Amino acid sequence: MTDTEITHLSAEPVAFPAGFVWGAASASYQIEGATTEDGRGPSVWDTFAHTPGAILGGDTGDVACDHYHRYREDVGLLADLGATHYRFSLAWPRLQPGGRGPLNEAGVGFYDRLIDELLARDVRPWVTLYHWDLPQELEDAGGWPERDTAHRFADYAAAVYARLADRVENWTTLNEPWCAAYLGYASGVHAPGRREPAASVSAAHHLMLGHGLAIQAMRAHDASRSFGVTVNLYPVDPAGDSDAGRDAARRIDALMNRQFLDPMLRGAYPADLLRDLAEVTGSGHILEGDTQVIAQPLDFLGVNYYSRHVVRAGDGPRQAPDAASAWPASNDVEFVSRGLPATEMGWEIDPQGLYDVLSRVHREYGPMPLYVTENGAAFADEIGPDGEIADPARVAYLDSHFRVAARAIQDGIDLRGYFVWALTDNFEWAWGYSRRFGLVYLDYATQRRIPKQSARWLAQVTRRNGL
Ligand code: IFM
Repeated sequence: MTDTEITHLSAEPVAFPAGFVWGAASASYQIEGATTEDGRGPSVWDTFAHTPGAILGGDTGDVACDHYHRYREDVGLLADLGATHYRFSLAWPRLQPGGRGPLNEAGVGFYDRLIDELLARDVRPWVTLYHWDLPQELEDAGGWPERDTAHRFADYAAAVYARLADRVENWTTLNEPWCAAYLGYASGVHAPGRREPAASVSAAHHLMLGHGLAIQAMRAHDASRSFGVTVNLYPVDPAGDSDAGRDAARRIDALMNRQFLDPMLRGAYPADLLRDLAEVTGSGHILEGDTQVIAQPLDFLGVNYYSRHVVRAGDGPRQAPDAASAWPASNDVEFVSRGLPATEMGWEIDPQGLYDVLSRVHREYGPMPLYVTENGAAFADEIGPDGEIADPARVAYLDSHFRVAARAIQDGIDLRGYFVWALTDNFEWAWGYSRRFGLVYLDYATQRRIPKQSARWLAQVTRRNGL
């Protein structure tokens, strides 16, 4: 299929505001490789990926996309996309191999080179400090369920900020703390693979405490930059019209959305969540003053959106097929499929859900600069006989979500930018390399990068700043 054959899209023109941020996103462990080079220490993901049975196909991030050595080529791909910004994460164990102490100069050097290359190609860096690769030494000391990890995170953030903030305007503390806490410490499908319900709840709290402490520390050094956090949000609807169903939706919404939005944006945990979690854990891990620390003023909120949850009350412990829910959230809750077309992850395609989460934040938490920091789709891409990768389903997915984003802006929501997940195919966590989210195809045998049809389409969108 050639680009001119993309005929299935709406012809309705859509324009985005001047200065709209267009970008693509990635994360350190998913792309960098070079896990033992230049003094990098091990992370929980190195340990987990090397645990037999943890990752589909036994894949690891040891080489991944070899971005550590091929970052120049990847920056070139971003420039070809017409990206104004690139969202990437810093590998904490590359910068502080044991999670504490002085920075590893070779690690700083890598990010110096990457940032300089980006700026030379007119692509601005958008940094995430933590996208799940906790230094293994900190996990050995207890990991996120331990309060001290939040302090270690703030120290790391301040040290790195002092070195890179001269060239980086936007600083995101955490990516998707829900995943880090509950997939890592409750369902155990992510590193460090623990299944400890009480620990997962304190992990969530300490991640947010670390977020607040990190922003305080960075602002104390120099308050001139923009600070935010990225959360994965879902609309959560009851499947039918029953009190039990509505209560199931309330519980999942509290656990997945409000648990993070309320402390960070309102300075208090939702009372219903605390009641729900009291069965699992007390509130002993929440100390006086913590929620004030967590509620640092934010310059922006990053929203990652992939799908909607529809739930009903179940009759026993069970989990969504993709482990998108995790104990204690999913106990007695069934996740219901609506039979909609889904991506290769099994996630139903629901562009309206993006509108729903953005408008919910705007309405319930007050207007603030919002960015879609991740949205995208995995499909079973293949190289065609002509050497091209036709991915019309990804083009249609992005087109439909971009249209919804434009509608949100027209309706007064302060949405300022959009990052597609992901720049290249990469290590999709427990799914290894079996799921391809990239705008650019990765031939892992050769490390050859091949822009997909969606990459060429996106380049038109960014250049027109519209559809
Ligand atoms: O690959 C992940 C990313 O690391 C975090 N957000 C969701 C993506 C797709 O699963």
